Amino acid sequence: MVNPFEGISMKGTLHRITLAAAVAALLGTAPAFAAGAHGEHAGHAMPMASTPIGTPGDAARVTRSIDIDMTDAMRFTPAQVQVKAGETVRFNVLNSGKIRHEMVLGSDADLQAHYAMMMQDPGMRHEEANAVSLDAGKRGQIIWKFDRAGTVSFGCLEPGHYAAGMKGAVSVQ
Ligand SMILES: [Cu+2]
Repeated sequence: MVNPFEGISMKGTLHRITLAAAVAALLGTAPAFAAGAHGEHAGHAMPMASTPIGTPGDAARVTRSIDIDMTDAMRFTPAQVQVKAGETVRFNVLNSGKIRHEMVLGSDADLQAHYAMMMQDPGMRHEEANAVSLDAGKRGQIIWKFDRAGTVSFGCLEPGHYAAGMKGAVSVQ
């Protein structure tokens, strides 16, 4: 895709953010669109990407709640979680640190790709169903249905955090 603003850094940044937002909006109504080759923007399409990690959950169908703590030590506690296939889980996430953290569910490949994008646009915040971004001291939640057995990873994609080991995994039995 040709970027008309290439070489003009500020406008280039705005252009990327606008495109990412447009892609995210489209994904809400056209999941098949996500599998396409959209370069860096594909990273924003994690819930719909080719690796099946599950689907946004219905709050009325939550069968398990799991508390997750995020700290400035760049760790999730717990970092290893076990659920059963078919369960809808509510993650009650607390940022007990003094800087912003986030929890994003995805495949390892998705998380790594998205982390690379976050390194370029550090101000980007995640508001998708598979993620919660929290300022210091805040609480939030993700409600997610794990469809099939396997491993679903999660990580904090704030610049530097994922690389420092701020990651974990959901083992779906
Ligand atoms: Cu973090």
